[in-house]
Amino acid sequence: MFKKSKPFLFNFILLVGLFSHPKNTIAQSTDTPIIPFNKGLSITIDGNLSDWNNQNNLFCVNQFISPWGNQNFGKTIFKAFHDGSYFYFYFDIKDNNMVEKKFEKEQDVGRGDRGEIFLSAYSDLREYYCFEISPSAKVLDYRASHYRKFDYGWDLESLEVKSKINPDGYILEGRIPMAFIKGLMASNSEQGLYLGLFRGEFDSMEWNDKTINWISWIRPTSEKPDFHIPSAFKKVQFGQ
Ligand SMILES: [Ca+2]
Ligand SMILES: [Ca+2]
Repeated sequence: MFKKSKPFLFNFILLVGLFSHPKNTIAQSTDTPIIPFNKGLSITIDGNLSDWNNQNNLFCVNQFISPWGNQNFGKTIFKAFHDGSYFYFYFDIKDNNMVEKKFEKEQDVGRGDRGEIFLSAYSDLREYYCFEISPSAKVLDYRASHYRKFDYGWDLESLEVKSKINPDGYILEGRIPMAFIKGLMASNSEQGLYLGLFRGEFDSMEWNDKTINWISWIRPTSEKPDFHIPSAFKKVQFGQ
C-alpha cells in the first residue's frame, strides 16, 4: 500500500515544487539570467518608480536571502533592463530603521544601510567594480581586485542615481552607461558579466557584527560574511 502511493507522492512533490515559487527562482536557476533589452521604455532617474509600472520584460530579483544572519529583514526587490545606451536599475528596500552616517567622504556610505551592485568581467574577480548606494543616494564606488584590494580613488562619474526615502524604506533608482558595461564585456569573450546584488542592513550607527545583516541575491560559499569572493557573483547576460 505504502509502496504504491510513493510514485504519486513523488509526482505531487515535484508538481508542488515546480509551481509554488514560479517567480522566485531566477537567482537559484542554473540558466544564465538575461538583463533584457527594452528600447521603448522612458525612465526618469528621480527615485519615483511609477515609470516602471506595467513593465513586464525586466530582470527581476524579488527574493533576497541573508546567508549568515536573520531572514527577518524587509522585502527587497531589484529590477533592471537596458536600452543599449544605459543599464537602468532600481532597488526597492523595506527598512523600518534607516541608518546613515553623515556624509563627509565616500567611505561613510559603508557605515550604514545601503544597496550594492558589483560587476566583473571575470569569474575569478581579478578586476571588479562596486557601487554602494545609501538611502539618500550617496555613492561609494570603487575598483577592486581579488582579494579585497580596493581602489577608492576610482569613480564612475557617469553613474546617475536618485533615491526616495519613505517611512518604511527607501528606493534607489539609477542608470549606468552601457558604454562602461560594454567596455567590461569587451575584456572577456562571454557576452556577459558576473553580478553581485547585495544589501547592508544596519540597525544602529555602531558597528556590530551581530546585528549588521548582509543580504544577497545568491548564497556565497563562505562561512563568514563576505561578498568579495567569486561565489557571491552570478553570471548574467545582456539581451540584444
Ligand atoms: Ca523614475
Ligand atoms: Ca536599516
